Amino acid sequence: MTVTDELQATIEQMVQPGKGILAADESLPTITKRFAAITIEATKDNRRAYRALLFTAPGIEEYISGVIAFEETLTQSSADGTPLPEVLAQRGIVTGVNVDKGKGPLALSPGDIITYGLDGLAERMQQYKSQGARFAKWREVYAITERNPTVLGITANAEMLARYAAVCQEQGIVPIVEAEVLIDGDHSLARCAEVTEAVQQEIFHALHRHHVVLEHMIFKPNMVMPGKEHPVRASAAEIAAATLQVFRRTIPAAVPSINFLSGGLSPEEATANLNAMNAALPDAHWALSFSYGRALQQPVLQAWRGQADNVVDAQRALLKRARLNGAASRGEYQANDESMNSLS
Ligand code: 5MM
Repeated sequence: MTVTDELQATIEQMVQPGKGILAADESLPTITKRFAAITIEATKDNRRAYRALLFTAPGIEEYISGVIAFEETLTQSSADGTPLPEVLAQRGIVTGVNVDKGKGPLALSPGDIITYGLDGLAERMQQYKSQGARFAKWREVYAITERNPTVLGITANAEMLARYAAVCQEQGIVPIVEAEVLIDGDHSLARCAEVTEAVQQEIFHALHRHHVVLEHMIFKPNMVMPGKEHPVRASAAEIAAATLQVFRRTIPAAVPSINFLSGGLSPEEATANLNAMNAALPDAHWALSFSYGRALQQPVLQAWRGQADNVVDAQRALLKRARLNGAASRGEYQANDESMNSLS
């Protein structure tokens, strides 16, 4: 199989109607924070047990085509000893891995953020591939203030994403290119649109400069919406209209799929907004789907609380969110589906 065939096969498995991606790539500090909220300790065994719970949830393969894992997950196993990437592969779910090394301040550019991890990336990628990973994810983060992100912040972040994506494709790994304009702050929807457009324009220029094949990548953006401290809330229809206007201006039709992050939205809001996008643009060039972390996992953590007795309920909570987001990715979700107990 050539590298191109390999990338194409992975994309075809990841981009399927009615399916999306589960982001379960919490780094150690993040999973520690998520577990603290349900008063459990992020021990190695609790982390393993939780990920096994997610990946063995009955029925999720109908709505989930890929899982983004944190590095250590590739070496963990389910209760019967099956390696977790193998558990997913047996269910037809593609394993991916978060390959960035976290973020920090961009030197000499106050308020801008940059992600680390390019050194030795190709070698790490070969190892992850031997452990079952077929796609990767890298996230750049942009905070909105009056002066941020600066032009330097926007260009430096785009360059990182493009260099990462090029290394992935050279290794036969499909890159998820994630650009998160944060929801924090009191900025308006118009300001979020302006920043998101500038960020995405620069990313696609950089991807072109670095010879990244757009047909063999997935783009993972934020939705365009007012900051969470802004006095005026936007409806799902307004968020969808503003987001799609930016996308039409910035994202080439060759990109097969756009899989949103949830960025701190409630599970219900994330589903309703995704549905509004698909309802507004049913014949979009790209698939419009999900790659949610918190919006899929929040109800699961609440149901689980670290207790073995709660595993079945927690898995049902995951199946419910996966099913509703699967419907939203087809534009077929209705808010009253939330109250239904039926899980199929
Ligand atoms: C699950 O969180 C991912 C990794 O974050 P850290 O490196 O901070 O631990 C994160 O990249 C996530 O995949 C995306 O932000 C999407 O998750 P949300 O919760 O925004 O849907």
